[in-house]
Amino acid sequence: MAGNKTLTIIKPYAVKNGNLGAILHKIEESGYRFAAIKTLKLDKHEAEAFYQEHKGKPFFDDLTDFMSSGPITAAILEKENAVADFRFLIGATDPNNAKEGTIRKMFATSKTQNAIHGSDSDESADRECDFFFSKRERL
Ligand code: DGI
Repeated sequence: MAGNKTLTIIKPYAVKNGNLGAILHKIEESGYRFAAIKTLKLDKHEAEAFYQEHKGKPFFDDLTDFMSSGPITAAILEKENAVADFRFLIGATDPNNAKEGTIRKMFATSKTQNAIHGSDSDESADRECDFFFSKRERL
């Protein structure tokens, strides 16, 4: 059965450009409950650890440079069928292919600087929630 939580990251460019509030509002009005949320900055090693599955790919260095370039906001979101529904809400990885009304269509500027992350499976969601949050930080 599909789990009811997913992990999102509002990526550096979106935070820097003052889009954080608008993106959080869009998430909340789409029916997600914030079970945990924090703003922090990853260092390069932490960004590499988070994206370990992409190690060796041509975009890995740009991706981890970008993800460690400024503040991010990470959150655990709860809703029925959270992983799949949230992937639909954020849209395609490349904003040029993202549908109207999706967060990436509205706020992303490129495939690397694509505004937001959403877990791609329940297993990833578990790992990613543990990456950012201790038990006592979850509501
Ligand atoms: O789950 P997604 O974030 O949509 O995509 P993913 O898990 O395949 O890749 C993680 C991030 O890596 C993605 O948000 C942006 C970056 N990325 C993925 N594929 C490419 C890429 N960046 C560039 N420049 N080119 C790619 O082909």
